[in-house]
Amino acid sequence: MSSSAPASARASVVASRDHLGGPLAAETCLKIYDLMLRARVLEERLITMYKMGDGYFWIGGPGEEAFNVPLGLLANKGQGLDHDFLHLHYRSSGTLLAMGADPVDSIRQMKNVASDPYSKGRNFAGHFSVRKWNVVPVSSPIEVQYSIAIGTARAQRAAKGISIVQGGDAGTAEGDFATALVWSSRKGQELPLLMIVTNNRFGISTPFAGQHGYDQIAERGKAFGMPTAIVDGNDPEASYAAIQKAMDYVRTERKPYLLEAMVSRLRGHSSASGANVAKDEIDCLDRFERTLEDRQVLTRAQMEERRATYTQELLDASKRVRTEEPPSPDSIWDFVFADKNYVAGES
Ligand SMILES: Cc1ncc(C[n+]2csc(CCOP(=O)(O)OP(=O)(O)O)c2C)c(N)n1
Repeated sequence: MSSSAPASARASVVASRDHLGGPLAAETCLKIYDLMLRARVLEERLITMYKMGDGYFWIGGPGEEAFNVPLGLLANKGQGLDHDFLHLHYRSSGTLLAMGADPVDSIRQMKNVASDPYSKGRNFAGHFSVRKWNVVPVSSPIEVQYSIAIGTARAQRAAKGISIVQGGDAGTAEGDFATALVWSSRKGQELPLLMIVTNNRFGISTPFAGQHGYDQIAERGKAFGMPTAIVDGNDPEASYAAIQKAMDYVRTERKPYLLEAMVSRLRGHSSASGANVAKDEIDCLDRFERTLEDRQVLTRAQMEERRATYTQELLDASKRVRTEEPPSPDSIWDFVFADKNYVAGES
């Protein structure tokens, strides 16, 4: 904190504008910033692991933290229909960390060791799966989550939880997205489904304009009678307010809502395109750091100290994980088929 004014005074000034979707309380900003930083440092560690041969493939969320962290903080976390179901994508590390995930578990998945809780060492980086928090397995085939989410949203019609589904812009050209629009909005049978598109304006190397005949994906929701919104996903405070508004609607009305967040892709598509720094994209972390510095919530030195600490922690963790065991060959068929209806509570 800067010494120019007491932290408590600054916090109350910004807190008073909370309801307008303006600046959040300094305490909330600090929490969001810390998680954004942890998520960024984690992705940087995963990329380094890939580049030094400690993993086969990297894909992740540098550039989506300002949107994904608030999403994780606002989700009603837990197991069963009265909590939110999350159908996420492979750029959702910020959401998972905000929900309380241990970043070391992502390192375990990158290294494909059996202690990886998401896939027991058998899936790509960023492929989360946490039954106790209703985080359904992230799918490598893109967009299928929009069809799957209809199932949990249908099961939640008379429950307290909602279903949240998120994917990229290019994937919305696939049928699953249209399926979710149709099935969530049937009159009298609407579903409590929050549809989120994180639009980074690219599908691998296909630019947005080469794929879509409209300017914003959110426009498609209007034809299905659902409320829509577009938010600057590089602004964590605007994202927080937009997600809260959308969630309030879906929770109360038990009807769908389409939210489009404009985000960045800071390391390109994945390791397949090199995972190098994209210099012409807005960096939400960099931008938020400057905001917090201007508001005297944190000094540059404090931010640098945090970054150095988290970087060292994950470097140490990656060395430890290197000594952990890979999955045994005889476990190849474990967890590939569910013979119980876990969504309905069978155990
Ligand atoms: C069904 C399917 N088709 C194609 C692919 C190959 N693929 C992987 S990521 C990707 C681009 C996805 O772009 P977008 O939906 O905008 O999400 P982003 O990765 O940009 O966040 C494609 C085409 C796939 N994984 N699954």
